[in-house]
Amino acid sequence: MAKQKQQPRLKKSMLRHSTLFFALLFIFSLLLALTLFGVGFIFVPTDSGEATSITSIVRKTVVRENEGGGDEEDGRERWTEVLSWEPRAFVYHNFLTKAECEHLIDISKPHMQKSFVVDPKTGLPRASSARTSYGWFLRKGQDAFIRNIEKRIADLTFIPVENGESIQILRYETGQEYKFHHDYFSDKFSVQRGGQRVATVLIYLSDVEEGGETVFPRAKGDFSSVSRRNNSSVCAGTGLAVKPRMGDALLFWSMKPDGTPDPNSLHGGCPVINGTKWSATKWLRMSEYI
Ligand SMILES: O=C(O)CCC(=O)C(=O)O
Repeated sequence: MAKQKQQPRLKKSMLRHSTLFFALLFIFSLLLALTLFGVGFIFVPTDSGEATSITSIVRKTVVRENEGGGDEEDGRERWTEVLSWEPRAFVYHNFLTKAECEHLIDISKPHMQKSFVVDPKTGLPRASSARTSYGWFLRKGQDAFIRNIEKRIADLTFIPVENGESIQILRYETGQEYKFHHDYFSDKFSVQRGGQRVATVLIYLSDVEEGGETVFPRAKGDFSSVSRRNNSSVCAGTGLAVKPRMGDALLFWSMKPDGTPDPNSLHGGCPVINGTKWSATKWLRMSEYI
């Protein structure tokens, strides 16, 4: 008898407890969702721009991690711009901060030496009138800034840090240039370590008053929607041109998706007409480059 009387009370108490449990669960989930939304884990699209041109497809601020080493937000909008599909070329605007650009210039300045090209007959570096800049190779992972930049390049290209050559810093003074060339190798020596160059990330470390554009003379397509800026030089008119802007990173692919060289990736650095152009080049290989 005593047992029969206790059962409804037990049921009531269980009901009260489960109601309380679900109410708490609901409040907790609500608070969690609000917190995640607050820190940006839940993405709510705010850009209603229609994908009517190639440049509007990826226009979105890049979410960045700060792992130390200078990747501080500096308030400049970060967004990606598709330049061309033949060759595949993109600009990541404001990829580096001003502090990062200045750091790369400062540590390289005392070491700059005449730039070389690779001799296709021997695979050895040699001076050439086709490339008149000054340059310096940083060491891979040399400091926290460089480690951080190398990791971010790997993140954006999906090519592991291990496949990257050392960053090369370049300085072009008035009249200096890099004539049209491919970044992939045509000799059998250079590919022995790390295989072919698959892609290049070219980061502009300074603005240039006039000239110094990177130009792709064989790029195909309608570039009318690609953001053009004032002061384009005559050289820039010979193809798809990218005007150097401090912090912007140009990514282009020297290999097609099937792994064969893309002849349309031919490119060059136009002569600087006014100002000094500083840039950082990262060549990315097919396999580990140690
Ligand atoms: O400086 C430029 O704009 C082009 C540089 C370049 O072609 C290279 O480093 O391979």
